[in-house]
Amino acid sequence: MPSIAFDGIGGINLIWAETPGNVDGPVSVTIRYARFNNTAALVGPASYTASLTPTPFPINSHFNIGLLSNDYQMLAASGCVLYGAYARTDPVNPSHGASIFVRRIVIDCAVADADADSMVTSADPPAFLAAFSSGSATADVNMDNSVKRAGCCDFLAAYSTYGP
Ligand SMILES: [Ca+2]
Repeated sequence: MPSIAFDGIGGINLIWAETPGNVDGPVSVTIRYARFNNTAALVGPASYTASLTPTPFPINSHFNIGLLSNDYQMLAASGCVLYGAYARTDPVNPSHGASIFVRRIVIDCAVADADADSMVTSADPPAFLAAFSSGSATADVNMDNSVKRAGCCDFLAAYSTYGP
């Protein structure tokens, strides 16, 4: 069963276990993530999709997704950050059973979250300005490994979109 969470900017996020259709032999599973920008977007394709498991993992007698509703995944949101949790086997040693993994998923508004509290508030511009003026890596919001004017433009554009 998919897990769903609303994020801090009105997006709808889902994770689910994707299994192939009828196949003979061992079944491999991929944990998928999708984001819709808002409820109106639900009628169309997802705004963003990704695989949370880079390599499909096998299920076995010790770990069987879908058996008795055991899908072993959940999604929680905190403003600009989501946390997807799921269980999977090791693709190399599936007989070792399953382990629990958590993935941190950062959405677009995080560029405006200068104080990293997962929300875009009026506290973020002064936090960004302090980081920018001191050359702190915190102000490298566009992740180009430098603190330059372009990062400032990215912050202002994100804040004007997602800020209060
Ligand atoms: Ca913030």
